Amino acid sequence: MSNHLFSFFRSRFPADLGKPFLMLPSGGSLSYADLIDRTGRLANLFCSLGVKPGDRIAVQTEKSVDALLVYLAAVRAGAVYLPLNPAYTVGEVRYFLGDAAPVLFICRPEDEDGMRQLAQQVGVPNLHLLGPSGEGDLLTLAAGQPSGFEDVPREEEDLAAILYTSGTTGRSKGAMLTHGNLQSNAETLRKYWRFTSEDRLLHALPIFHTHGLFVATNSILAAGASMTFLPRFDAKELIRHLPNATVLMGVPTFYSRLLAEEGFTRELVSHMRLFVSGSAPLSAETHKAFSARTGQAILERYGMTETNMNASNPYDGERVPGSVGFPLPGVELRITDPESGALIDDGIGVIEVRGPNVFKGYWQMPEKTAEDFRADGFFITGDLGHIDERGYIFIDGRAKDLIISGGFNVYPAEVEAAIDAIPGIAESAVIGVPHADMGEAVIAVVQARDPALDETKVLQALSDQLARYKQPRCVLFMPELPRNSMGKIQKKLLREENAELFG
Ligand code: MCA
Ligand code: AMP
Repeated sequence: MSNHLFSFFRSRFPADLGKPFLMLPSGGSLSYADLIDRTGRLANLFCSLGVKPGDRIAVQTEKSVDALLVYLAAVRAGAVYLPLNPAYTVGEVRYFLGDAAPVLFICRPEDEDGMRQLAQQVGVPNLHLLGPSGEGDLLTLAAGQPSGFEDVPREEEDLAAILYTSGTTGRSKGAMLTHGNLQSNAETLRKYWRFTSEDRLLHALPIFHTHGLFVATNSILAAGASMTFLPRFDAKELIRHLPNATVLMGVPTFYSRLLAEEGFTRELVSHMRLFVSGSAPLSAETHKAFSARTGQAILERYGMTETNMNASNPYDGERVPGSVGFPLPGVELRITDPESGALIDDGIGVIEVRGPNVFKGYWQMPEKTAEDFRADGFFITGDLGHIDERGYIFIDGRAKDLIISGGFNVYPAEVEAAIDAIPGIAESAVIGVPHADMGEAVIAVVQARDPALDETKVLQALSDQLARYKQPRCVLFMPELPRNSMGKIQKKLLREENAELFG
């Protein structure tokens, strides 16, 4: 028996293992041979710490080469990789560690004190440290391990990763992704987007989400290709590295920020073969401005943490602005009535998907899992859409109350709960309003009982409760929140009234 996902990657490694897997902005590189050597040492370390097949390894670090290698080493060791946004506060991390019960937690050296305490409180037996330049004890310990490692056997159905997604109500849910989910989607994308070993992907996404971790990295591994690995998105840095790339993947904000740069010209990217956008709607305006500037059409695709990638505009055919294209090969996609579940042939409904890409369920939440699947195995995405007469899928909105800011999801219910817990607040409504840079911005409309409360005080109270990207960009006060005849807060009205807030 093989390790389903890593054996697949291995089968695609280049014959010459000296070829770069990662190219670094400093000029250095990490070859495929280095990948095997360094993940072997890390995997040996994990096993020596008592990590057994199926155990979780939680990681909250800055983006770095070593952080990416920890993912691959966890897979090799048969563990379940659990990445956490470095922006999460201690309170947020407490929940994830408590829920997933990892055997090992890897965090930043500067967070050691608080996290060691937390790990003790929630019962995580091992804590090790990794900084962006390799600081901390993790790599020192790994260096003392042999590089040879026999990959732990894992089947298609075994878990490779848990990625937490917030929900419209209640607690965050851990989406359980199997070796088969990740392997099949990587292979589908490699074929559909025509990756070859000659490709060089410019990687500027975070690596704690599906987009940067799986869509970008796994497609590259599936092709035995290379990535230029940047620590974060910076438009000027991208312009510096685009001449050496063939593919860029990003959220819509990447593209609108690149278009704002004079140095982003047709000549700069004339050699590029593919620009992919996803995680949030790409406006038809940005799509068209990009085509006008570069002569190339961005390829927009649609996915979710729970499902990996579901749909994509075609590689060869027309890439329609505002559409996410067709279901990917092997993925079934249908539109249904959100209430009855009846098929809708012509019109807007909820998008449901089924295929080898779709996750196994939510970690330790069988009831929530059952709620989100139809009896015939289709997963109810909560996105609203329709399919036109040519088969192109359009996303028209969301049945779920969700804000997407710069590609990060913010669930209003979570922010409202944090605001409502502030003494002196009567109630709150958190909404997304149009924002030129981030697509949507989070704002809060509150009714206060205490007249001394102001925006600064509310924001201050939230600062150590919620990751920065979830915190409202502004807090508006109203004597009373508007309600409909059923007594429900009229968020639509609030969104309309504040649509021009950010120009
Ligand atoms: C950073 N900040 C944000 C965001 N990012 N606030 C709201 N929304 C954000 N997305 C905070 C910073 O902490 C900072 O706080 C302030 O906002 C301004 O930061 P700025 O420097 O402008 O931002 P940045 O650091 O340049 O980041 C913007 C970004 C980044 C490049 C768009 O957010 C990003 O890389 N987004 C990608 C997200 C992603 O990978 N999503 C994939 C999810 P302060 O004001 O205190 O300084 S996977 C997914 O959705 C599915 C599966 C799919 O289909 O892909
Ligand atoms: P996440 O929970 O981070 O995996 O985010 C998944 C959600 O992002 C989907 O359910 C959609 O609402 C949204 N999304 C992803 N790609 C697109 C896209 N191309 N257009 C519109 N929404 C998208």
